[in-house]
Amino acid sequence: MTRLSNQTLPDLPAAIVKPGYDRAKVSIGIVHLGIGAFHRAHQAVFTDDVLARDPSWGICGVSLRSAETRDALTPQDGLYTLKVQDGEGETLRIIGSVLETLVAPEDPQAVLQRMADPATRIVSLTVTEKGYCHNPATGTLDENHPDIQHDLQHPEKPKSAIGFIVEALARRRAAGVEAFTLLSCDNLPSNGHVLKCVVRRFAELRDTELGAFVAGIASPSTMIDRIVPATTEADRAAIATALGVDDAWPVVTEPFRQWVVEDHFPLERPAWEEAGAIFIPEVSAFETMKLRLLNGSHSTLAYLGLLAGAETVAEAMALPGMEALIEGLMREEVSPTLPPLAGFDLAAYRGDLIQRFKNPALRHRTWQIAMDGSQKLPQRLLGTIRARRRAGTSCDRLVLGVAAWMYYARGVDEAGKAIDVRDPLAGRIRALSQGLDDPEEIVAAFLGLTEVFADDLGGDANFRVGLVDGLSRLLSTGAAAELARWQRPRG
Ligand code: CS2
Repeated sequence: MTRLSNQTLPDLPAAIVKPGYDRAKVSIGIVHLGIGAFHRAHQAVFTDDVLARDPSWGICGVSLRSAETRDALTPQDGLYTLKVQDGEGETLRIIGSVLETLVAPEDPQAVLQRMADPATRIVSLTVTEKGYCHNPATGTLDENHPDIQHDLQHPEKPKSAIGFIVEALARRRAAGVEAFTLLSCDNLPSNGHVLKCVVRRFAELRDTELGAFVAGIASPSTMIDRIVPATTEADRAAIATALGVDDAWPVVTEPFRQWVVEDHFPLERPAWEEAGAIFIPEVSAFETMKLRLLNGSHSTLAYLGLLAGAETVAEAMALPGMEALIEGLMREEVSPTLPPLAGFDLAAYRGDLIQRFKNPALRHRTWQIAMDGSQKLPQRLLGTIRARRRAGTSCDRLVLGVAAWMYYARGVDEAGKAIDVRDPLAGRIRALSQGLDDPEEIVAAFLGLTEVFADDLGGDANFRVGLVDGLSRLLSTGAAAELARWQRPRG
């Protein structure tokens, strides 16, 4: 079948929404590190919405590892389909904001050149939590991280996002070009602040003057939200049928999208507010809310759902007791810990989240969300647990989520089958929990992971007892029976 491309674009069926601007006039103004499905369903769409107004903000997408996105997108001139769907229907739209895709390990110089180019005024990132090479409990650079060690020794051929950013800034500084604005779009608390902290430290380790230069750059924080499951073969086939041409790299998502950004862009920015982004001076309250309510619930339901045999989030939500557990977790345990957000309807937000999780059209795998728990739990569950413990209030559901993670991370499911655990700490976790089947011993071994729990939670006796209780029940009766305990009585 013919491929989606600039040439085949005009012949697509009329119902397919096409870029509303002349792509030939678009030039690159943004380099995005980590061009996965999330970026292409979120920031690239906000940008696509405003290119008609200012075509100088096209995107160069960079893959820091594999070549598959470049291999799929280049023959399509960077075009791809965005499929937005829920139980009520779907829309298909072609996104044209990605002009170029580079593969960092193949050609780091090409990436550095793009980042150092004066036309590049924003470098944005979706590199996931582990891409920050930081200590998740403290938010500071992990100076012993193998990629950081490598990049300090070979600054001109970096591997990590941090190494690329600092080398590009060093080249701009040497050429007298102003620094770009850094824009973290990952699910980290104060993501801009964390990013600035790690790049600054890395630059200082390279040389003090570079450290001082990096200390002056802008790195606004953002809260980003859109649920984007991995695209499946079935999605690809259905989209090809609708388009009449093949698209090797479409993205599938929900109607909801939200982007709250701190407005600090010394070299200007696209008018993303015209696409619905909200610009405010300080996003941390929004971020805390989203990380604790959405992502904290997501991780909890993913671990419990996965253990109970649910393949997708919608299936997990249909397990007896799950909706009541998640609803109670958000309303009773998380909401009282949140900073005030004037004029924001928290109850409506929670209700919308339940509906978004139940979206029957999205096949969002519990396994996908379960990944990288050691990097996610601190900001999703542990911060809330700390706040509850400080206030002397209960947090059984949150603690159960952490216990379910421990069960999952040991790598064996309820039927005794291996779980494909993806986590930077997977090897260590396997080693520390191997051969243990007593819940007390398992919990004690996990709590020794200081980069996850820090010393305070690691040494908190009540937290430990709660974890042992939860894990004991999961191990003895299973996740489905545990969930059923939370079911509200009917009527
Ligand atoms: C999810 C998030 O994969 C995960 O861990 O919790 O990617 C989630 O879908 C997004 O943050 C929604 O904005």
